Amino acid sequence: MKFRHPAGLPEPIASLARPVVIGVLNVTPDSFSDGGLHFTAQRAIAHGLQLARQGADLVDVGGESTRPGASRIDVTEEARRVLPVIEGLREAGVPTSIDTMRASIARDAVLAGACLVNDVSGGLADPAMTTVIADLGVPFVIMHWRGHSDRMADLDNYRDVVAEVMAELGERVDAALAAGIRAESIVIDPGIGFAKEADHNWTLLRALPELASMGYPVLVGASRKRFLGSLLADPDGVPRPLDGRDVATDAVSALAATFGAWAVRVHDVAGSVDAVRVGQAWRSAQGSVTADRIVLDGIRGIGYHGVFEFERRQGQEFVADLVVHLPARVATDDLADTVDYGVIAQRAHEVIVGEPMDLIETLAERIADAVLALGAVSVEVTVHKPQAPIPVPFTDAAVRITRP
Ligand code: PMM
Repeated sequence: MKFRHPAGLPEPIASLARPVVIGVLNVTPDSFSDGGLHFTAQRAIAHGLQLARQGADLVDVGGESTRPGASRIDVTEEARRVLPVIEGLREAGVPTSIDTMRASIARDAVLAGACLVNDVSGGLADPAMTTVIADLGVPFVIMHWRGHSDRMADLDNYRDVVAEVMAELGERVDAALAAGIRAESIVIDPGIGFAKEADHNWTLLRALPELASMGYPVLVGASRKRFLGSLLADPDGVPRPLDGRDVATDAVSALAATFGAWAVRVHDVAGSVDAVRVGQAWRSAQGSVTADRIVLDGIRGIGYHGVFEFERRQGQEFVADLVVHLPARVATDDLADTVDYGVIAQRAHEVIVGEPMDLIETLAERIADAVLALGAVSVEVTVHKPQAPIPVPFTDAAVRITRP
């Protein structure tokens, strides 16, 4: 299977059969991880070359810090920081991208040699950005963003972070398409750490396959971020310092590659190059493996469950709905390679009509145990008790559990 890249990337990146590793090069005095280290053009170019030697496919040059709380710099200063570095790296044959929220910087950077525009605001910060990108025809990274760094800490309220990030990314994608950017050149990015708490970041990483299902390549930028520092905190709760977060970043890179990321944006390039190779090998091993889901609805029977004596005596109808996740398997057409849904339904029915229990929670547990014993990886069981002794009109009483 061919690895899918956004349209418009130069060779050899366009032909890579694995996720792209983007090296971070911040030409800033204050970026959270490498701020101040490469602040002169000469030092920045030297570091860009080093990232390329370590295996970076692309070096992402940024002149404006987006660390939480940072304030903006003016456009002349941003141009002064990034353009000589992009030119220097182009002359040395190192492909670059430009990390900017400004349309004029994006344009000048592409003219100076950058082959992709990475806008952490997804086109929101500068209304001219999308038309400029449409004109330039380069790949465009649309990151999820809710506001500038000096106020993003107040913007991290979510009811359902995955649904909201996907919806807000979808709006930015629509705006990009409306401006004339081709769908094939769009990349999306959940914006790890941007107006997000640690839990939000983990939930979004876990939802990578869902993000990828939006149909655009996904970039993951988790490198050395604060949520990794707090994950790796010492026994006194002191976060792991920046220089101790690279192994965790590599682990994220491997998992991101395994779960379908197009690229990772990292400081420690060498570790992530190995990590994405592992992830890619894992993902594409042994032809096609599938993890199947069997859905069985409305398995019904008369059972004698309940806390009242008359329930135990008369019995009543119980209905089970099952969602059964099976282990990954090589795709075949052989019943022996899967779990027979007839058997699953039969086992659930046996539990329904079998030994009486007080609670439908317990009934659901027993059904889950029986299904797991058949080799399922996990199961969601919903047990309905439509004639439950409830003294007011109602349609259904049910419990839903997921095991393990
Ligand atoms: N993170 C930072 C900067 N630019 N761009 C994209 N697309 N995704 C990110 O997650 C991202 C980014 C902040 O990290 P840094 O200060 O280490 O560059």
